[in-house]
Amino acid sequence: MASRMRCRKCGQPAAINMRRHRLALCGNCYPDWFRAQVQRTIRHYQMCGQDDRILVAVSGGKDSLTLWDVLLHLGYKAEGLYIQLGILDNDYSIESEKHVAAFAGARGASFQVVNVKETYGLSIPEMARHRRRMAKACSVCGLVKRHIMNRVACEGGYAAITTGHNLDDEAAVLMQNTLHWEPGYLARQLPALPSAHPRLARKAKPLCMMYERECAAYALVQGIDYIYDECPFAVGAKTILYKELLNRLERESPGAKAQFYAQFIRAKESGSLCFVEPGALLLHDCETCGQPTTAPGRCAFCRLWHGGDGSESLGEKE
Ligand code: Q46
Ligand code: ZN
Repeated sequence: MASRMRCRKCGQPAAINMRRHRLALCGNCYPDWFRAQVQRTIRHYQMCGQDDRILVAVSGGKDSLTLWDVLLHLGYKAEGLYIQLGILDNDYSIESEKHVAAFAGARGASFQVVNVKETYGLSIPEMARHRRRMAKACSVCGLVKRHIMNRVACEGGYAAITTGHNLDDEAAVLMQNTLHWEPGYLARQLPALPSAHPRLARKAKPLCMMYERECAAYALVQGIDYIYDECPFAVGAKTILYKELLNRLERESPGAKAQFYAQFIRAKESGSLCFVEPGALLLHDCETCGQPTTAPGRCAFCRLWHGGDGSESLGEKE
C-alpha cells in the first residue's frame, strides 16, 4: 500500500501502488481499474459473452469472491457454485460456506451448494482416509471438485465455469510444471480452456492476469468479507514455495511474474511454443457417469467410487 503517493486519476492519497504498472490509485478509482483489466482478459481470451450464464466456483476466499464481485459489477449473469467439502479443522468448511452465503445474500446473487458428504456419503477428509494410495486429501479433492463443477455446469447449461485463479497461482503452477517437464499440464495451462466434448464445460480464469495482492486490495476496498484462513490441507503445498521464489524475483524486478506467465501464454497463442499431448483429442464417455474421460471404461471419479483401477473403491451411497 502506498501512503504518501497520490492517485494517478484523482490526486487523492493512493491506496495501492502497482510497481509493475508504475501506477498508484486510491480506493475509489482502484475498483474500476481492476474491473477494466479483468474485462480486457475476458474479451481477449473470449471467455464468455455478456449475455451468457456463467458459473463461478466460490470457496469463500478472497480470489473467488473478488471474481464473483467483479463479474456481477461488469453485468455478467454470474451464479455461484459452492462445494461443501466437509473439512472440519478450524470449522473451515462451515465458516467458508457462511461467507459465501453472506456475500450472495448482500448482493442478491444466486448460488447453489453441493454438499459432498450428503451427495456421495463421505466428506473429502473421509475419502482421503479410505483411499490410502492417494496420500494427499488434495488429490481426492481436486478430482471430486472437477467432476462436480463439470456436472453442474453441463446440467445447468452454463456457458462456462470460472475459477478465481490469479496470476500468482498460474505462475507458480507454470514454474512447477516447467521444473518437472509436464507437457500434458503445460499444454492445458491456458486462461480459457475450450470445451472439447459436449459434456465438458468450458473453463476460464478471468483473474489470471491479476496479481494476488491486487486481488486482495480489491477485496479490501470493496469491503468483501472473505475467509482469511487457508484450507488446512494447503499447508506445505509445493506451490507456496514457488510463489515465494517468484515474489523474491518480483521484488528485484517488478513485473517478472507477469512476464513469466504472460510470455508463456503469448508464445502458445502465436504457435511458437507447442505441446503435443498424445491422445488428448480422443475422449470416451465414462461407462458409469457419462462424463468424458481419456481412457475407455470408467472416469477417474467413478473409479474412485466404484473401483475399476485395481484399487479399493469407496463404495456407493446411491
Ligand atoms: S480445498 Fe481441497 Fe484445496 Fe483444501 S483439500 Fe487441497 S485441494 S487445499 S484448492
Ligand atoms: Zn464417471
